[in-house]
Amino acid sequence: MRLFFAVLLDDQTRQHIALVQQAMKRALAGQRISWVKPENLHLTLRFLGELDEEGLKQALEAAQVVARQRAPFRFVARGAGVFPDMRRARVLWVGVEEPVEPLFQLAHHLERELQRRAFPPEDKPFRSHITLARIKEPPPAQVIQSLMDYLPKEPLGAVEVRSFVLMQSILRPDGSLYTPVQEFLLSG
Ligand code: 2AM
Repeated sequence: MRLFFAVLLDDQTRQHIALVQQAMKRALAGQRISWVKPENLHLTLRFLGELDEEGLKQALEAAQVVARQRAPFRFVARGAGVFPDMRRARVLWVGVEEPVEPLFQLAHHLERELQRRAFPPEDKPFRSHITLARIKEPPPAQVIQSLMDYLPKEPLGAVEVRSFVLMQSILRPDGSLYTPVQEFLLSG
């Protein structure tokens, strides 16, 4: 199973982000871009990749330990950006407003518990983001820069994080299919 841990968004935040996506999509018509379907929008805490049964068991255990010790919190989705940079834009995302500390702590705690169970360390630092689109051929930097005009000044949503979810990702030619495997309530 191809798996990852994620924080899911409430419907209102999802709808706000979907509106921004639609405006950006019109501005980028004709470009080779794959837009994340609104129902698939999420914030990844940790990508796990392919796991066998034992790996799944260990990941579930790690998540249970973390969820028992961490309290619910809230984050504000605001602003947008690209990875790796404006000139080589591959991933278009919505960001998280400061303070991002509780999200980092949750991701780091999960990382710690996974490593204690012999998962190889994540090689990239955690960067909280909600992916809007994956860009196959980066358009000129000015085009990417102009997309920022479609962002409202106000936040796109205040997300109450009461749980996180282990998600399964099935790769399909028309986009990934994400299915929740198990939800972990933050009860610390
Ligand atoms: P992304 O949104 O930045 O593309 C499921 O694929 C989720 O796991 C996506 O949100 C994706 O992040 C994230 N992810 C992180 N590392 C990944 C990797 N090496 N391969 C695929 N997805 C990864």
